Amino acid sequence: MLKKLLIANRGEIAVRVIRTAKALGYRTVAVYSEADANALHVELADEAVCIGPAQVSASYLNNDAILEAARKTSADCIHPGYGFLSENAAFATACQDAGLVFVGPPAPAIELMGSKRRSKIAMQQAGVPVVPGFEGDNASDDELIAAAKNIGYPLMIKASAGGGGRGMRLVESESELADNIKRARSESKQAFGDDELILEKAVIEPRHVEIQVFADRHGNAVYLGERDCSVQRRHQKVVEEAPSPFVTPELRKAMGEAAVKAALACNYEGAGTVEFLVDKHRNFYFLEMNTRLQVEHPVTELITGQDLVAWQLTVAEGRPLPLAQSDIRLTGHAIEVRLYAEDPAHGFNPQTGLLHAFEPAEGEGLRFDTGVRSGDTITPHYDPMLAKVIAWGHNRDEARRRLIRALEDTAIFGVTTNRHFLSRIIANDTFGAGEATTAFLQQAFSDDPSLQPQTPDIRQLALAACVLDHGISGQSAWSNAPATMTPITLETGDTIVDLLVTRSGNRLSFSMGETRHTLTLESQGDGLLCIIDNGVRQTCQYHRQGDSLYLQAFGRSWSVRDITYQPTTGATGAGSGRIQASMDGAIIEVLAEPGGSVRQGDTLVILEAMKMEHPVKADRDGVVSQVHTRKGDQVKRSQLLVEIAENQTAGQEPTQNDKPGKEPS
Ligand code: MV4
Repeated sequence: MLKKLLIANRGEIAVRVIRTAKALGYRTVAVYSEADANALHVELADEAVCIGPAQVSASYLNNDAILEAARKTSADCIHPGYGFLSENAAFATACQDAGLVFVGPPAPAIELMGSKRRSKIAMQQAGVPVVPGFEGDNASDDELIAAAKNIGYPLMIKASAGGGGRGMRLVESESELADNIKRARSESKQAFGDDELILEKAVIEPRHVEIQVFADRHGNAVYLGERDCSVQRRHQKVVEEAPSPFVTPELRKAMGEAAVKAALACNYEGAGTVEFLVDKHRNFYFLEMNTRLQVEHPVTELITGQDLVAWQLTVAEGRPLPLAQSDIRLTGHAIEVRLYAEDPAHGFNPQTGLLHAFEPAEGEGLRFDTGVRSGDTITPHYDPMLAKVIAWGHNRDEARRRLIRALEDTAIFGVTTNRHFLSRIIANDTFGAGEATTAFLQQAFSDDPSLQPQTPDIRQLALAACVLDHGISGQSAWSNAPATMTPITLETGDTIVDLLVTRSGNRLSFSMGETRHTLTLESQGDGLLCIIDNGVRQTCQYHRQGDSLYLQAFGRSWSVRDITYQPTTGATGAGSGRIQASMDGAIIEVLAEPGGSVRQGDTLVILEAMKMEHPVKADRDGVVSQVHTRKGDQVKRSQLLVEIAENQTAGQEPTQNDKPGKEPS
């Protein structure tokens, strides 16, 4: 009986495996790098062992340290997750040699599938359809060039040791062939230490459809439907779903049976994925077999109702598969997206830093697989995936709707993410019609606004200003209080905007140059701002962190920095000319007069606060353009008192509609 599972991984997949292992009664051991000492997977495991410094080569890829951790904790089995050592045949063998059960297929199956050339030959022999091509053993350039004549164009050159699109080249015509072979060889040597190449006819605008298979050591093998992973960006999967909107019941059966043949042909055991390309005529071709549990396994779990990690542990214990093929039913539809800390508007640059808040949305049919929580730091050492967001629905549109809501309502403050890019894809009509192929993102989505840098509009800035408020919120309850004006300076992206907030009761008017926007504030507190905008009541989520303010509403996220009180550093040391009350108090004297010339340092107004008189001084030379206060006024901290214009053009400045002291309209 197996009792104690070591998880040789980190992040969401380690958390995912620990969850099922604990539920089945296993003790769990986490391993972690120095950078992950406070990670969620470490917290959730019964025991945890540090296996080295942050770099993966020194920790999560360090076979010896992991095996030593297993020995120290008396673990009897190891789950490798995905990535890292999960498809390393030498590691699987080393586990076995150390008397540990490797929760994965036998080493020879891993090894066979690690070679495109050998796996393709084996699959062809087993009767699995493969893309027509050439699979000569260490073929020379001349042999490849000769073979290409029988294949035709366009064709693909692939590195035998490659996978996931690495070392792959598309060749359109014979004239480009020799040069591309040379390049592919040197790239492949560089990337994989092996320069064996194969050739394949290119399948045009294919779909990527993969079959989940499971096999046990008693000769049973089944398929659990397919996943469509056609929506990819540079060979990184972005969206995965099950079932595929393109796969008919007949095609599913044919591909499923081919995938089972593939598993049986290599004496497979455990979870595996057989990847196929499917062309527009629904011909399918074996691409490769992934000998691990895949990132996107949850969509299969949601439509089959099965726990694939539980199946893996069952098979690892030597027991037969839980279900026969005829017992496996597919119900409803599931879609997964990979939520990343990355910036789609700047080349999908990975983002690092403090994740101030991460609060997954709640709702029927939603699942979040995540390895992070609020307060974690996203470091540059590992993949910056924050979570897999998965929605199940009775039908595809229900799953889409639920997923869009989940993306929009999840609170993520602190790092830029691809969430808007993801929700735009799910909402897209081509995707909605089930017509997305592997060319979709490049062909139909490259101009999407979610890929362009966006500057917040006045409504978004108004919401920010509404939250920042500068201490005048206390008067919002008085419906007949005089209007106050507060200048707020915000930095957003690399722009600085000056907003003037005129408040009367709970009505706030915002002006930014000539642009105006008015909101009614309903309530604010606990990270939620409720407003009425143009008669529509809605809620905005926000998070304040120092002078940074993060917001999300209308399906968008934005952030600003409040720099109102930052000293302006002009060459003359002059200020903005917008003179504000430095604290709450009463105006006991107004010295400034509209049109009057002032020098920097001149006293404009005298404010009495805490039983002391405070002169309020000009922060630059100029002409008084507006006086917004009168003797005897009670003023709030940061309320605008006097404006100083630079020179004689003061009178030509845009006039303010809202005069201070006016009754609220
Ligand atoms: C192909 C192909 C067209 N024809 N092979 C890319 C990843 C690697 N696993 C296989 N890939 C492809 N192989 C032939 N003969 C097109 C791709 C391909 C692709 C495949 C799946 C998902 C996305 C893709 C994006 C570009 C190219």
